[in-house]
Amino acid sequence: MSDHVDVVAERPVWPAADAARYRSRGHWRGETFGRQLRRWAAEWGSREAVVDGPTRLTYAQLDAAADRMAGGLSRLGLRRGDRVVVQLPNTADFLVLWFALTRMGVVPVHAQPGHRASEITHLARTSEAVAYVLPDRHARFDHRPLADAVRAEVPTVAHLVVAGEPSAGQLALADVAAGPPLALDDEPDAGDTAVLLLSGGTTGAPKLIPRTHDDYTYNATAAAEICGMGPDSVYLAVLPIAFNFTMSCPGVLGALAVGGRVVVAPSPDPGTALPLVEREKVTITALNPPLAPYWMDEAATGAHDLSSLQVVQIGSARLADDVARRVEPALGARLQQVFGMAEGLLCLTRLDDPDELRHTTQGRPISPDDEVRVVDGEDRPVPPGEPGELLTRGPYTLRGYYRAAEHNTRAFTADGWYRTGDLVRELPTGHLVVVGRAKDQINRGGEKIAATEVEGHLLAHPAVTGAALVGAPDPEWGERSVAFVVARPGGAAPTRRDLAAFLRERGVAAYKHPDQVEAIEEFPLTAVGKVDKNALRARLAGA
Ligand code: OOB
Repeated sequence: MSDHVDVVAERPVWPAADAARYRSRGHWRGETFGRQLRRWAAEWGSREAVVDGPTRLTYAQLDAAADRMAGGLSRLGLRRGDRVVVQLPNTADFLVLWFALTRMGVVPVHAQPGHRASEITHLARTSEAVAYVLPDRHARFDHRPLADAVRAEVPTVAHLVVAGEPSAGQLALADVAAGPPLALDDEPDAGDTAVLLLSGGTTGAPKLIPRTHDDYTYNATAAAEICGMGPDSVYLAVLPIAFNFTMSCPGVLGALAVGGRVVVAPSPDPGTALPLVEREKVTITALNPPLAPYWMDEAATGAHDLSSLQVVQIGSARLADDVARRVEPALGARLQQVFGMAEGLLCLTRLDDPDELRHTTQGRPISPDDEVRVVDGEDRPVPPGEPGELLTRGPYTLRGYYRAAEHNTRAFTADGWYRTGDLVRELPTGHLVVVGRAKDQINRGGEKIAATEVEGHLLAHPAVTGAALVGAPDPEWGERSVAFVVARPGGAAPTRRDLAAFLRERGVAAYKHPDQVEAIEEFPLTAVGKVDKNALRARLAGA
């Protein structure tokens, strides 16, 4: 079936002294997710772990379901060290599958729900995935033809497993999970990669981020502690579970680690989510900034009892200070700002921080062993309180992207600091204020768009000879994407609709389609001859 991969060689490494420190301080506890679920089931077997509509799974049932799923996956030939692209909506199935895979040491690659053939093919190819797990239809899109196209393109993909009705040549997830449970003979190590997350990326296609059982567990449990979570906590998964924020900040994994309950919302729409808050007595949830005003408006109707809600986390893009001030009175819960990244570093405002810090900062690192540095263009520390680029290292921050040796030389300093590309100011309290971005990325309400990836697609359009993508302020998204295009001589530049149709045809996720298209004769250039994106942004601002 699949070649057995040398997991040891592909395991992320930290310098020995750092690893020893992370262990001795109790951050890395040497327990895989599979073992954790077993322990939770032993401790809290009859408590409810996951609620998905009418489906309610106790910890014991989740554990047993993961074993059955793992049994089926192993009969397909999946083995420790293999990779599987997972693209499922927020469902109990997602979590059963996730624990089955991590228990086996098979590594889920977290695709986003909006990804299409271009992204899925890239993920499958880069990870040499042996399987792709997909929904039959989701958000009015049929994933099954896409899956066939991925298998035709990527020879390692031997299995297409469908949650729902499979097409010919595809398997039903329910059938995979139907047989006897797994007798596990080759357990992963807690230092192995548990999951491959996606980077927002700046150059070309997205990079993969290896997170180990040890580091990812710490991420979730340290966050859960700061959020004051315990067995009475009920976490509502509103944003996609595949997103690191929802999965482990503290998210699903944080709630389960303390014996709490996870409720999955099929949609982040407040008309769906707020009734769930009332019905399930949700105590904590996580939103992105564009959702916050909709939730506040819906709450203002008074139609929902939100009295159980204690903490509303907001992050993944900058929350405007004035919106931040309105959240607590509107939702009747503590606002917690979250500045995180799939690469690792997680900053949270503390629940007892003074108003000013909760409303105007994006929090401070969760671990005493997180190291942060704010530097200038030469990697020299800026004076305290001045803006600069954030570099970071720590017990749950990667030291290198997966199979990206060349990119890693630029993304990290020689001594292992990750260059976040975020411009921040650090306050004397350690809180960070995100003031901008040095990376060539657009943050569209939390969805990250790598400019060069989209530019590459635009350049493939027959009428386009030059393309540059920049962000522009937007009242709804925080930032929208604007494509400047140079048309072929004598021809007309394509419109936004033309380009959207073209990108859809190429299988590019819809959130990456430019929100606005501007034709330009030629690009302004910097002194070294690169496209001057600052000048393009200034043009949009009417300067
Ligand atoms: C989260 O993760 P990613 O990997 O999608 O994106 C990380 C980037 C950060 O480098 C920063 O540029 C931006 O997203 N970001 C924020 C922010 N939170 C993230 N920018 C301004 N203000 C914030 N509060 O987005 C993510 C991962 C874990 C938890 C929360 C968010």
